Amino acid sequence: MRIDEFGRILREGGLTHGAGVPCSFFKPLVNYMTVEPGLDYIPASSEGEAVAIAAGLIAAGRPAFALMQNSGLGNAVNPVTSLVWIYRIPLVLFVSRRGEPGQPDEPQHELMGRITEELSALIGLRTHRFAAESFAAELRAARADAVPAAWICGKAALEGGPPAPPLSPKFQSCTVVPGSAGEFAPSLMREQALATILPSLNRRLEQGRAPALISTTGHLSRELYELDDREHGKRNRFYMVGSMGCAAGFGLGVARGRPDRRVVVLDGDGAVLMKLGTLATVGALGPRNYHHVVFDNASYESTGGQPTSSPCVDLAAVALACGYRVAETVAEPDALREAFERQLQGDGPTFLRVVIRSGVRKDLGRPKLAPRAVWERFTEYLRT
Ligand SMILES: Cc1ncc(C[n+]2csc(CCOP(=O)(O)OP(=O)(O)O)c2C)c(N)n1
Repeated sequence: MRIDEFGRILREGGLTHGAGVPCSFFKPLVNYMTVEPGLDYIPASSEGEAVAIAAGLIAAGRPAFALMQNSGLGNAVNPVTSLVWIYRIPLVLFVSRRGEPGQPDEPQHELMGRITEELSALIGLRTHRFAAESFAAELRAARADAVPAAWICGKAALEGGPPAPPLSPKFQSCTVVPGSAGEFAPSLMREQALATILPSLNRRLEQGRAPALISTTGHLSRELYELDDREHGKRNRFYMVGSMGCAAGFGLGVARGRPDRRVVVLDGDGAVLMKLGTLATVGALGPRNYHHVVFDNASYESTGGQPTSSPCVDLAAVALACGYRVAETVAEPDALREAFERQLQGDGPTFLRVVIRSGVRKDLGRPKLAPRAVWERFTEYLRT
């Protein structure tokens, strides 16, 4: 299919946003998205991140697709099964098919080429083999049914279109000076640290002006819920119960889709390390409304406190090196309150590493709100 025709169908379906990691088969689409006016394409650092960003855009009311090579479908399995599927997010996926049976290709594509369609269907995506004659109707049906759907695209599925704009990168290097250098001794448990910033997070919630809040997998989201959302009134919250590492990418999609709203991501050190590439994507896009807070207990506390490599990694320096506007580390409650409030008032992307003690209280409950109800509450909040 000629890319102009494909683009027309995408626009007709309201799909003007996309994120992805390219395959040569998608060169026409990536170039088209990059060059044509009114379209928004976000180069992601991994396919799982692309899924998370697209999901965030959809939450913000911007229909979006993710594109990837079928090798990368493997990288996206977890975000598809534990984010897209459980919240029933109507994501559109374009997956190229290297290693198509019967066609000569590299050995690394052989097995995935054989199983791409089955895998896509197996992980809950309404799966189509891309065909020019049926694509428009299939897309319309998927949009009408609000289901996640994938199109498996062969080599010549898309053709034509503009050349890629010339790259003119400025390679920059700077001395990274973290806002707060030194050694830090943790004083707070995660729950106490969360309680410290809750007043800022809840301010102006009644007027619908509190920041959109995305919280990471594990105990952090459960604590946040237990602290003050048992009545289910905190409409600005998205508890990410699965898709470990995707909170930052999802928040980026939300921030991109609603530049008029503040977005706060509450993350863990294990989750950030799992998708460290997302810091680069955030830095490259530079959203002014994006605020990233990492509760660093040097452990995978939610699975029993096994150590992470975070004590060896100055995450604030990494964030600065990736292009965040501001990054600092705090350990004391007053410093946390002050730094969080200041960052939230200023331009993002900002990064706050909160050094905390590992541990959790024994009687911690779980959100009583089903994932889909969380999605509906959150997307409704973003519509106001
Ligand atoms: C892809 C994936 N791998 C592993 C897990 C299991 N898991 C759930 S929470 C968690 C620990 C997260 O660690 P961190 O982000 O540091 O947060 P903390 O638990 O310390 O608050 C792990 C490993 C998972 N849910 N998903």
